[in-house]
Amino acid sequence: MVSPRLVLVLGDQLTPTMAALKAADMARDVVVMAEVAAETDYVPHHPKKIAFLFAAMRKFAARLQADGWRVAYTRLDDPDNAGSIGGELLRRAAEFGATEVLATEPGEWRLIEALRDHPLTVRMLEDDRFLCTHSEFEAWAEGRKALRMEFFYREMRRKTGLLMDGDQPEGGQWNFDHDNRKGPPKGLSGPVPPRFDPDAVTEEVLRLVETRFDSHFGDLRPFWFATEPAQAEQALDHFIAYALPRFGDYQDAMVTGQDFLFHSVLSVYINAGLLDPLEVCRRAEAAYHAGRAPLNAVEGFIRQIIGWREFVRGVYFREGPGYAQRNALDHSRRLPPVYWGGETRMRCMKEAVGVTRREAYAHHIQRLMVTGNFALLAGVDPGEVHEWYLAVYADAYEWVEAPNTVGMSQFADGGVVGSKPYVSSGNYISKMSDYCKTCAYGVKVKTGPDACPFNLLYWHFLGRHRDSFAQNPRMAQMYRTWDRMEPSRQSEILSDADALLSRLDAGEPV
Ligand code: FAD
Ligand code: DLZ
Ligand code: SF4
Repeated sequence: MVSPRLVLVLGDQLTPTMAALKAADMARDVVVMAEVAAETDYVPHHPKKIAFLFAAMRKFAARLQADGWRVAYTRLDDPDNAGSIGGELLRRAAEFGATEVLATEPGEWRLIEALRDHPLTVRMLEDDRFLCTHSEFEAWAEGRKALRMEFFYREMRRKTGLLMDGDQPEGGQWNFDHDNRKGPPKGLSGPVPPRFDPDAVTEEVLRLVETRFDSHFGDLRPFWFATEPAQAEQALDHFIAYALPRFGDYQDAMVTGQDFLFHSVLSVYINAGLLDPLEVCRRAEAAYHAGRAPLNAVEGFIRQIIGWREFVRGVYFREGPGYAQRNALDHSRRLPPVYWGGETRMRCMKEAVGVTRREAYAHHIQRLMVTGNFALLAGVDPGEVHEWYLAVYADAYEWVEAPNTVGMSQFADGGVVGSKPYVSSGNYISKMSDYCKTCAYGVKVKTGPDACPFNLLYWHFLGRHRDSFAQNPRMAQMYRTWDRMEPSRQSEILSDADALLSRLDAGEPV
């Protein structure tokens, strides 16, 4: 009899048509799935993220078994647990007499390298849940001076046919972003995503996570994520019906106490394999054609998925291992305690970190223009920032998190993902949110103890990186504004910013 091969399925590979499963033989091979400390602890993942993955993994394993697969599933508390993916493969190889592994390429270089160096023979297949293959991305990127998402996105529109009218974009424009930057009117509120009561499988996982990971930052309960495809579909239906129509208008808005506004909260399901990204886009497109959602909303939503999501993945793999360790601006400050729930007078940080702690979620503008913006302006070590984002969000895996954090948010890749750093003073946050109205700082105050920290640090950032950015045409205006200021005003701002940074360094709340 031919010996079985091991078919590795990782926690974010919960799709029945995964490349490794397609290549395997149900009659011969053994599927290996494992809850392991090496994966739960390489950064201190949010308890909700671990619970989501374990519950979804257990249900996926049960489904494979029901379909006829032989599944060797290791629970975290199994006494024989080898503690790592590589270790589990070795243990299962000995158990089943296997020498070969079929794997779908993981979404982190760390694991790709562990599989490449593994003593068993590992056949690694490309993850085909993405629209753009590695070689297609390479072909697109080759010879370009700069990689810009907008041009890549147009290729993806043509490739998928989404929102295309023949060879022209629906509505005569590729991008309707100029309609999507509305600040929130008073009392704006969005629909709450559907909540799923934990069943017996999830409840068992919750008890395990409660005992093992109570030292990790984040609230485990109430736990309401979908943990199986049918539930994730319900979440998608709900989004299309109730939130998508206003997704575009308020995509950048932030409102106190409104954790989700009109965002889909689907990344956690898409990234783990519970929802197919192309299908999600087709559903949004169908809502547009049925007159149930406007073009600016649907185009904006589809762009995030076939544009940004595919683009950042392309960048992560093209840039190679070591991308997450880049530090183009040479920033070295420690991540301040406020990121782990420490005291703060800044309303915007309190809100963004608060929803992160409660839900293992924050929407894009909170991630980019509040926590990301603050870390960049304050000169925090991008490696620490990266580890924080990777740990605290339920949708975070390095292929998508690192280009967003190290690239888009911290400009630590020197401009591969974005052409200029996403920095702003308090004015942007004030325009796009209601946070400043209840903040202890004054968003219009530019110096002194009540000055909004973003106002002080913004000029400090521009000043200390003048050599890098003064020639950037998209930033020249800001340098002109600075240069027109009275020297006494400039030194007041810079010395107040220095004092603020010293307080951060001393671990004091700001
Ligand atoms: P929606 O606003 O409803 O958007 C729809 C979908 O578009 C998302 O579900 C997601 O699949 C996709 N999408 C939107 N923006 C992006 C983007 N910039 N990159 C990739 N996909 C995108 N997204 C992750 O999936 N995992 C991460 O670890 C992650 N880390 C981030 C870190 C930083 C510093 C920043 C600025 C952004 C990060 N993002 C990450 C992108 C984005 O913030 C999240 O995808 C989004 O907030 C998820 O919430 P949602 O499903 O409600 O998204
Ligand atoms: C994120 C994560 C966690 C917390 N735990 C596991 C696990 O126990 N077993 C597993 O197979 N996968 C886990 N994952 C997801 C992997 O870390 C993920 O596959 C890689 O980050 C690559 O994207
Ligand atoms: Fe944030 Fe500044 Fe507004 Fe306060 S005043 S909420 S610190 S932007």
